[in-house]
Amino acid sequence: MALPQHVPVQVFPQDFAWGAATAAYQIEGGWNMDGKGPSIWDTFCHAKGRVFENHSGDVACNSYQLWDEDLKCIKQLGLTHYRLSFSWSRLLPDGTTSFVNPKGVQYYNKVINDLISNAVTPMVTLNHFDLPQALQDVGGWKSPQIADFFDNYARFCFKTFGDRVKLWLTINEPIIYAKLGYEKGLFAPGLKELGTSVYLVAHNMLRAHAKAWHSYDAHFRHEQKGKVSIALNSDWAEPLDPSLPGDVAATKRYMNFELDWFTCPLFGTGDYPESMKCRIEAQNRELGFTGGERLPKFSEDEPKPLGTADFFALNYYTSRKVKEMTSCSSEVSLAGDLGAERVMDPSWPVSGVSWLAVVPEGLRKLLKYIKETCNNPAVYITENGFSQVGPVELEDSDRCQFYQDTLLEVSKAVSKDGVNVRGYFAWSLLDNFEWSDGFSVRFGLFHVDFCSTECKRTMYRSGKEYKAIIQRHGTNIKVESGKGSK
Ligand code: GBH
Repeated sequence: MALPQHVPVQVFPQDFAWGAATAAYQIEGGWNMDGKGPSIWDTFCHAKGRVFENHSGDVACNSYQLWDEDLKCIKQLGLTHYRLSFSWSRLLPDGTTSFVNPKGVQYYNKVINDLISNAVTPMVTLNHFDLPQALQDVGGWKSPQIADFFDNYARFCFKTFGDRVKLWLTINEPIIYAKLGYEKGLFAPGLKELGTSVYLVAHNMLRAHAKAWHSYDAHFRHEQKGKVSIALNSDWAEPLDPSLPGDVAATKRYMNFELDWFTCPLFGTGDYPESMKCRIEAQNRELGFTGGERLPKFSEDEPKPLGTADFFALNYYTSRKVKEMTSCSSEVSLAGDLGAERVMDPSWPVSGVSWLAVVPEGLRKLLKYIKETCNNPAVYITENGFSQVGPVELEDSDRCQFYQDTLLEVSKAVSKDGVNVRGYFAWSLLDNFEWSDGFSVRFGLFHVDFCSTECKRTMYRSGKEYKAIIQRHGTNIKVESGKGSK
């Protein structure tokens, strides 16, 4: 058997970010402590029947009280970067700047200061799914006004923390929030308003992002010298049968409705993809929909999204095979507009949850697609991970293999495809509240004992593996013989 090769030295840039990511609602707990206002996820979980075994983020990893333990984990891994999110309603309990919660400011100041004094660069997401309930009560992300509420919140954060935080993400995964919250009803606020709200919500998220970016640009960038972007989640898609033109076209549509929906306004034409507009129009005609415009238009009277991402922030988890959808329904829906069916390739192993086919090479292909369609931006992979369910193993060898394979693909994207990848953030630092799956699905580099009040953190073997990769700056990633030559 041939000896394993290794990734040659100097593939990853010297200042490459080696990170891990978390999100406030998934780890903090302290849902009503020290003046925090409720968010839509507090409401959603407390309503019961929404989340696996009625789990909630009331306590989660208790990071609100156990930040020191998280910091130890971060140091143990040797991370250069840590991505966290702020809980909007911990800082501004009713979502507006009319009242600032000093305890919330104190908490995030400590987190940021501790990171910096340990030479870890923070990357902060302003909103990772947990909208303040008070803003939901006045229309949430469907209301046009939300862009101003968000902009005010963003300015408050830039002003308060921007002297130390230089990497900002406005919003996490607008597509997931809009689709799961308003089309499928699986995430807060749990609505199923087929084929309509999903476009409006995503639109207002893009508007809000653009506003906040322009605020940063006009009032903070000169002094603070940071960067602002938005985290976009995307699958990689390939035709189920590449010889069928219908499958090829459906795959193109899949990428249009998955990623181009956001990247065309941000990096491309400044508007939604033509194919999306056409499909939605065609469905309106076909189904006799008369409820008005479903895909909103960007107004001339406010800042446009075009050019408002200082880098590309990519969350990648999985890939899909795509075939043309034949079944048709009688009402409008996102699925109907898409007209494509996603299927799993049986050759792809599945990690833990059923949706997560493990396809590291899909990441390389997606990075190349982004380079080509978004004008070669600097890219941070802001989330990528592998889950475990059921009885957990600290010896998580499949996940170790996953990180090896994935970082090998990233190294090829850099060295062979010339993609400007600036960093990689593993999802997640800790096992945490996995949204509608509660605590039944674990993504952590550290195991968390949710049964004990101390929520003890223990490093998985994959954590040790990732630590070793970081220490060697990726030069020890194993290349299986035969795999590394292409
Ligand atoms: C990320 O979303 C999130 O940013 C992060 O908070 C989360 O913990 C992580 O993924 C892991 O899921 O099969 O219809 O039930 C990635 C997008 C959203 C993809 C949930 C899978 C399950 C949808 N993920 N989705 S479904």
